[in-house]
Amino acid sequence: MTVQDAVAVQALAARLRPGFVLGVASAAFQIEGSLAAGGRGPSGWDAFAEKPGNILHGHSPAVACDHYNRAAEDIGLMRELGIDSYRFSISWPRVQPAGAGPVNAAGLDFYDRLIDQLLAAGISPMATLYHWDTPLPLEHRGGWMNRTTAERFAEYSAAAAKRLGDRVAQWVTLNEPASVTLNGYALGTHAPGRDLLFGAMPSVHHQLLAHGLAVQALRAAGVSGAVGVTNLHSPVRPASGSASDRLLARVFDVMLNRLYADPILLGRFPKTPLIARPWFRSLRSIPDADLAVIHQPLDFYGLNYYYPVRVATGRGVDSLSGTAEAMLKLPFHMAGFPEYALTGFGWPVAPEHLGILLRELKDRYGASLPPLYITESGASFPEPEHVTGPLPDAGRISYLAAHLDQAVTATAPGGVAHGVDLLGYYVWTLMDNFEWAAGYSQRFGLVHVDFTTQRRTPKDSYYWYQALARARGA
Ligand code: IFM
Repeated sequence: MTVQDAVAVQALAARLRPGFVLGVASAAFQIEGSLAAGGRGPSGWDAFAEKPGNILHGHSPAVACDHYNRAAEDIGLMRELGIDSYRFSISWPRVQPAGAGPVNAAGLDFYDRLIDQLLAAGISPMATLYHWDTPLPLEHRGGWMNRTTAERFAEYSAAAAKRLGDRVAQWVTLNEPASVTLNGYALGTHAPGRDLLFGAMPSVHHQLLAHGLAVQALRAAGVSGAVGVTNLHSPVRPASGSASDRLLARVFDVMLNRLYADPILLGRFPKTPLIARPWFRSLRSIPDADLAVIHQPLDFYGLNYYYPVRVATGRGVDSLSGTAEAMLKLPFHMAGFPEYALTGFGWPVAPEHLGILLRELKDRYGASLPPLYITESGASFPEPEHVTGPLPDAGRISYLAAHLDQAVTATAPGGVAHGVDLLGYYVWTLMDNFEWAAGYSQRFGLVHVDFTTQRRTPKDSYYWYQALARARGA
């Protein structure tokens, strides 16, 4: 690290309030591998990944980072990193292979050990109950299009709570339900690969219901930790001042942000522009009793931020993720951000939009917004498959520093989002891993993984984050 970097790290660390949590985040399916070990059942993602053409280069999640067998080594890396908290997900099909009925003790054993090892290393566990790996038998019955999946999820949550509830510090019910609906059920680019477009709306309702029922189940089980949810948010802007771009940007803001946050935080679905009402019709008939379940008091809100979105009228190439076939049927597309540099994924590097987003959350939800963690923030960059020593990744360091700086500035006294109670920041992610439909092509980690040898090599960003963690209170 240069002298300048070291000075900048000291300055940033000095601006983190006492108790501010620094962490890293991961997800079971992206790192664990061992998909049939210890009685784990298949998930919808196992089946999706097996179908030729669904995953870039035909990459397989079967081994991923082999974390199932290397958890101790990975915890060692985290201990050295000096983080306060580790956000991981519990694999539903490991714990309840059929998605209903008997709980698999061996599956819970794995997380039981993981949590104990984390605590022994001085790292606080934040557990996500659902990070996209729906048990396959449930997916065969419609997955999130079927209301009973929400009830099954509550049962699984209760089982996890019973076994782990005395040690998990924070519970996240769902990770990014918007991604599941949009990519999985509307566009078909993620599992379960359905392209229902606006016909996917029941999956919004049922995931939200699952969240509410899981919160109730966790609390009924008497968990000692805090309970919250993680949503993906992007500030959405029209590509031009035209009435049509502005209208469609409002519609997309509803689809991406408000459909999830409004019912959870305010207990109601958002108003939609008149012209878009037919698209959201099924959500308008949701019973008040369901809304009451969805609207549970939360101890914290998890925010995943990666990029802002610019919406343009008409069909076109989606600047963010290429063009899913189904996307071409929609009357809008995502326009590019020529003013920003791009990550390896082609996502704009736009840290100031994190401040804008925090201000939007404050304006929209006010006192209804619980204390907030940024539960994911990070970037992929083109990096070699094999390395022989520490990997210079200045792009990631400046990405992380700028986003953390924006978050702290926006929420500090005098900042645009002052009043938002920002508790911490989790880097996505500890180590390079299986990036869903992009396979192993997108490396987001602080630690490089060689997927041939499973060798872990910390990148420069790892040492930067370590210096930041150490500089606090120094
Ligand atoms: O890897 C994903 C993660 O599973 C959910 N949030 C976005 C990350 C980067 O695409």
